[in-house]
Amino acid sequence: LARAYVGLGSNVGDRRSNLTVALNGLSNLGKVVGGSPIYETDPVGNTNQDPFENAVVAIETDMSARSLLDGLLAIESSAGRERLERWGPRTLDLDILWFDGEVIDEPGLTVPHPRIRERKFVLAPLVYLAPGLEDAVGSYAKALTNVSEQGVRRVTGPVDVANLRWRIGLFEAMDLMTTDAGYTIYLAHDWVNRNGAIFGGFLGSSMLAVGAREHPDMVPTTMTYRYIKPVPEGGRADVKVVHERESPRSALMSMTIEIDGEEYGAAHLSVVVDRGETRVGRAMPDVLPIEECRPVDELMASIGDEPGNSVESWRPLERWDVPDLADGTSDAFRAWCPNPMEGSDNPYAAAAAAFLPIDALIWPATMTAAGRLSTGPFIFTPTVEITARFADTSNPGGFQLGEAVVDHMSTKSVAGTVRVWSTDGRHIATGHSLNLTIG
Ligand code: X6L
Ligand code: MG
Ligand code: MG
Repeated sequence: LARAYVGLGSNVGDRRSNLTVALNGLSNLGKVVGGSPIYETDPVGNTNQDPFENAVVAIETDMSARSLLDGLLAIESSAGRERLERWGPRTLDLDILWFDGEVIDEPGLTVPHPRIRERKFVLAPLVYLAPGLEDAVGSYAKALTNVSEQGVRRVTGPVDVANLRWRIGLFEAMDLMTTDAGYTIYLAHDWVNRNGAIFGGFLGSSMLAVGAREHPDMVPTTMTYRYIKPVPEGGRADVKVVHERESPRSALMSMTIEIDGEEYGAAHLSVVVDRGETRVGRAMPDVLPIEECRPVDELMASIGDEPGNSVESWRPLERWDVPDLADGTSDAFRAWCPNPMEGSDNPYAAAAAAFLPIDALIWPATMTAAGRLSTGPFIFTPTVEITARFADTSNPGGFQLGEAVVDHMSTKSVAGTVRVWSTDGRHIATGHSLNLTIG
């Protein structure tokens, strides 16, 4: 059995699905035993073309290098590749980079690939996948440190060879994140709603997901976050998580998200060792009976067992009418939602579940209130700042109740509070939001 490393590239059409076509095709030529992340890479050679997505996979095969090459060319054709110009745009490009340490120099087949060392778009994924790989000239890891600069941005986690697909999205991004690392992720349209309100939920849930992995022995206590303006659908966001402070008993992490170099949001999460106490929380007003609350089940319906993994289900929020706010008869509205983390013993997941209604409720509550004020030429900048204090999130139980209250209104600003309880009345989390005007 020979082991080979194959380079994949695409910059025409739906790049991700072209790579997936390649991956499925490769699985017919041998056993795909490993895959790098996908990198989005600036074009080299002919720089007047769209960025590529590049990756490298490892395959074990009983084929010869020549018949593997024939197989690769067949996959390229099946993906619709046309060879129009040298170094030009391509739907799919598959290159044998390395074949069982063999050195081959035949027409159409040069192994190891002659220009691996000059191309960061090959070296970056190759070294990720096979850090120790080398050829007669030397180590590829070493070559990567010497290669000339080329824009190369990691956009996914490593390929899931068991499921043969690359994944990126909300939870995939969370899977990737560790502290002290930055990632570029896609702002998939399915988790950014038109108001951008979902963004806060993403930020908060991501922060908690990172915390859960970095500090499994601790529990979340407070999280502050803010988002600054509506988030565009699509495009790329740069996400960075850093440790600000760490001690044996506590940690503080922060996360920032930039889109096209502009800051859109930031979150801070503090966690402490779990002493099994209720850490935060004061007496809350009576919780409304469920019958008197508005259902947000369609809001949360498809959350499933992953908090926040349901952004489609958040969209109905935009259709919410909030008559008691809108007609000025009340400053509060209440909603209930099934607790997506019922039965979970993961305090981070429970905190994320408590956090989602805060984010979902606070935007429409304060923006609706802001709408009542907009008699003048004011522009409300939808800056939302939330401080969530998590109390006893390890056992949220039952349902959660969300209450959004507008605390303050002026011609310049609107401030609101959202509280979340479990149905037994225990307070789980509180968020505050502030919408400011300019002009
Ligand atoms: C001087 C002259 C320096 C030519 C470099 C480099 C030419 C690479 C062709 C070069 C030169 C190539 C991909 C790509 C191509 C890809 C990205 C090529 C062949 N394929 N750029 N350009 N990813 N990012 O897969 O590799 S064309
Ligand atoms: Mg190539
Ligand atoms: Mg090629």
